[in-house]
Amino acid sequence: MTQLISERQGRVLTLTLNRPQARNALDNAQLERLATALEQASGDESIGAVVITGAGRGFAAGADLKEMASRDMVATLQDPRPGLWARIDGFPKPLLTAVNGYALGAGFELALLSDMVVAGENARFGLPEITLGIMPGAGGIQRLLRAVGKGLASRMVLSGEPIDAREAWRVGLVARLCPPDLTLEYAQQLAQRIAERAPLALQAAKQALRQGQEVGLSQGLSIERQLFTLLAATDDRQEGIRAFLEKRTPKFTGR
Ligand code: CO8
Repeated sequence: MTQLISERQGRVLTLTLNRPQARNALDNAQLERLATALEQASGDESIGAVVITGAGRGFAAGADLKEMASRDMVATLQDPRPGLWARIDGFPKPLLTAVNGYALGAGFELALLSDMVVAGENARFGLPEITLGIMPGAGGIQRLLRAVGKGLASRMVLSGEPIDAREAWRVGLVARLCPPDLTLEYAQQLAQRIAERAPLALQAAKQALRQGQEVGLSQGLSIERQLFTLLAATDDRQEGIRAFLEKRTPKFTGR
């Protein structure tokens, strides 16, 4: 059985986590597949955006607990996971997650790492690690804290209880809420529209959005201005403005 299904539609690549027998748990082999697929997509000019989704009823039930159970502290120290997560995090193009059902632990961390989450009304987001005697370790605490602030992040991390899709949408974790049978379609349509934009502008805007979450306002403004200025050297900037003035659709080339 293919554990990571890869499908192309126009300029959008959809990657489907497909380990239903383990509720799509993210073992190291699956993170490696994801990292490799994203690196290939990064180098492929014909791909403008990627959607990650889960097969079956849920998105992903976290790290693979059967794999994790056998790891002692030394094995955890030597675990390739941090490196695999860094490779996934380094994907420079727009990355969407389409979430139905549970996104727990590492599954939620993957959604938090993505640029935006499209969620079905049946989605549940949670960090249940504390109920297992551990804590999130792949960025879940840091990203959640920055995304929703101390109150909700503390509630979720310390209680381990999930929140539903509506609450996640209200606090801005979810970019678009939809009926569960339309989640993937909505995510792919949104990704398709995004993928039609100028690739270098997308990359720069993604960088500004991400770095903006890490730095103070004045540094963020400076990064934004520098990236904006760099785009003035691109063909696509000339094409985009010219097309508007000539009342036609722009033809972007990624140059
Ligand atoms: N890992 C491995 N197998 C799993 C996992 C998992 N995370 N989740 C479910 N499974 C397996 C079950 O063991 C079961 O297998 P089997 O049929 O062999 O008994 C099968 O999937 C079906 O499970 P359920 O019967 O429980 O399925 P339900 O549909 O009733 O429930 C849930 C689905 C709600 C998702 C439930 O399975 C569940 O709560 N799973 C565990 C969720 C969890 O605790 N996740 C956190 C994992 S820890 C983590 O992500 C830490 C990341 C930090 C990494 C740091 C790295 C540096």
